[in-house]
Amino acid sequence: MPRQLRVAAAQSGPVARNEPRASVVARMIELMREARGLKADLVVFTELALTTFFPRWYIADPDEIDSFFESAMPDKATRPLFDEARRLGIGFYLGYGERVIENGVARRFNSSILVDDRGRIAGKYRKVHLPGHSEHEPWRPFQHLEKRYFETGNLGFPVFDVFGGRMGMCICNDRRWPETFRVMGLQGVELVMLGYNTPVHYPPAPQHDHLQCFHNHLVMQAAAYQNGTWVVGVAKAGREEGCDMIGQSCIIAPTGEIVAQCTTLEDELIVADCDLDRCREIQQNIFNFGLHRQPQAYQLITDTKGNFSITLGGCSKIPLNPPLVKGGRNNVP
Ligand code: ING
Repeated sequence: MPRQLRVAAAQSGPVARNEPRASVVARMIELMREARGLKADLVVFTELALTTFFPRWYIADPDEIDSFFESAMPDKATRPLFDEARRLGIGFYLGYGERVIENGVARRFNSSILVDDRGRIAGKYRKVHLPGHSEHEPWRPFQHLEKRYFETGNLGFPVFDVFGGRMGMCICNDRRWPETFRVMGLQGVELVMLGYNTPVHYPPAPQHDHLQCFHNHLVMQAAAYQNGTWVVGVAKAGREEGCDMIGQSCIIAPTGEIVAQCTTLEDELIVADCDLDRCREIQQNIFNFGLHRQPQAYQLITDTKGNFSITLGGCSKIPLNPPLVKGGRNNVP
């Protein structure tokens, strides 16, 4: 009997800066009901799903910053979502700003949770790859201050046994880094869920703006194929507070094929049947890690943060400092 999981991707249209959480949660419940109506077992929402993508602004007031975070999960605003999920018997992935007090200190993460079909939190993830910058950069038409508002995730890339398979999570920029999926692939992940808020315009390299949707699918399709896993990528899409963000949320098979894709920039649901056993077609053959990988040849990947730099016009010059190849000569000609 194939381990079939019917998965829904619930793309979000824009969320206004002053949109109350109750209004956003109501939109999400509508999509959740639609998903259940289509017999989905699991619905994937997006990154920072409850609020507008606030890192686009430099915000000085700490209380205003904290207004974009949840201090408990579920809390008053999200309890209706958990209750409805339990009533419907459907699981979900939710991306949100997590504020937690540890040893008396407030810590803030760009987080996601995986909730099972009985409303229980089965897993948590905190975004590891934070793009953008940490100081106000007025030259930009909009900011990308994730490095200012969030700490680097400290939970690694865990995989959770739930929904009859091995489920993984990541968030937005994480999808661009192959290490994200390989660490989960080495744990036998069969379905990776992620949300993204991706502006069309990328101020440091505007010549790539027309490639944003291509790069979005490129990295997720490659990740799916190279690790033999399903990938569900869900956008916060559309013109949000004057900033155009890509859509094209999709569900991708372990072969790298897109099996379902959104076609609007609004709240939109897509559904696909994910046969988790199809992961074996890849994981036991072309990407049979135990048979084919050669970790002894990859040491540079974990030993090095990335000393190589090229001098880009307009960006700060970082001295070329080639990494030493352990016990050998520099590999710079
Ligand atoms: N957003 C973007 C992402 O990685 C970005 C940042 C946009 C990076 C465009 C590169 C190009 O999709 C988040 N939230 O990580």
